[in-house]
Amino acid sequence: MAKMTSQDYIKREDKYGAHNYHPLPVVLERAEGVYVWDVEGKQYYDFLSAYSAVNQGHCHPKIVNAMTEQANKLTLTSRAFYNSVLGEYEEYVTKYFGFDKVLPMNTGAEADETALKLARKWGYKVKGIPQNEAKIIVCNENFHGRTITIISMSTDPDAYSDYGPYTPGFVKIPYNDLEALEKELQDPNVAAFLVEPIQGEAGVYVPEDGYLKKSYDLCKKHNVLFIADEVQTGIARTGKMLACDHEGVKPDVLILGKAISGGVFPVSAVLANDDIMLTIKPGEHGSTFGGNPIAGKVAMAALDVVKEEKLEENAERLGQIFRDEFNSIKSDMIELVRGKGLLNAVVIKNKEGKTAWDVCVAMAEAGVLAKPTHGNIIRFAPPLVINEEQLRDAMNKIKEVFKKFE
Ligand code: IF1
Repeated sequence: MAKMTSQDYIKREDKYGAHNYHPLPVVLERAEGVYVWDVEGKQYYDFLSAYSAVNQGHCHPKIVNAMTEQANKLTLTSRAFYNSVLGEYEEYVTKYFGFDKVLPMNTGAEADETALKLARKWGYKVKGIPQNEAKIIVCNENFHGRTITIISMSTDPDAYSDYGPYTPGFVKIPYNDLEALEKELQDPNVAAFLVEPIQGEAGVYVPEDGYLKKSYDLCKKHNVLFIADEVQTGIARTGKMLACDHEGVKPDVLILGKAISGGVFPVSAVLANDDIMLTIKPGEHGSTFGGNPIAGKVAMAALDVVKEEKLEENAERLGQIFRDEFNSIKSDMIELVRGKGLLNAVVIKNKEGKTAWDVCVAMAEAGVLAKPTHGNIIRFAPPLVINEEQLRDAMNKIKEVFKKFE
């Protein structure tokens, strides 16, 4: 049978798969480190990193080996019984981030849902909010996942349209607006403030310096939990282990996902201290795969790699080079470049009908993969293992692309 082409793969997915995405027309088959290859053998730099899940680079041998070794021993016990890995992982990850306890889940959305349940439980059991009156403050343009409760917090019609009726109890305020936060915190029924330290999906919105610390202090003043969703900004992506570390903020509840497993296996986690975490009693929350032995071994290997390969420092240094290089490109399609560490975005100004999508298609042809978010913003997030030579090589390809649009 003739070898299938990219088009063949795309047609088959179109026929048998739900149309809930509109991918770039690139069919990937193999990946290693910062590189991915399509079915025709073309090599690309991956500047999306599966939305910051493969910070450690694709198919990192240490992480993959941790998975395969455990998979040949014990894959899943459920939490009906104990197993020899979960406690080791719980001790490792709580000491790694400095919390009393972890509640292990699988996807980012499940971790956000878990944090919302924890906040409400704490609100009723500890703060004494009247039953079913708990409020949680969130920011406009947030992204925390795709479940019905999470999209009930969303201000993006693509995320919530035709999915009602919505979960009540959320108060939406503008991001990066301390006055709006202080005003809503006057309500004694507020249990928590849930925030992304940098808004990823919204287009890498970096709040003003001090926003996280001042928000945290306002929450403490009003006995409200400060919950940081670091699913995308965490695990060294912004040049520090957590984006909250840039302001020395220790969230009351920390949400992790994506790169906690290096993109090898679905792993997410919610971390908190005993006064919060122990409000959930046995039988009051759970998940079939949450905390499974493979997840534990994979996450420990992935978190080891972050420190062993100094990914925080690398993200900090190379992110600066990325932004400096991008700012040196003379193109009237480039409106602005913003970001922290290796989480950056470029705002594109359409030109003669050419859009961010066209730029991404041209970059793919040039061997660099990135994808627009919200129409005119291109997110650039390579694996944090990228070295300076690779970054400059990718930048040269990107510069050539923008020259073509002149
Ligand atoms: C998609 C981007 C979107 C997240 C934050 C929780 C989750 C995410 C801060 C949920 C997930 C993914 C989901 C994926 C595209 C990508 C994404 F910002 F990263 F680009 F959508 F906003 N908190 N982000 O970013 O984690 O359940 O997906 O494991 O849904 O299209 P998940």
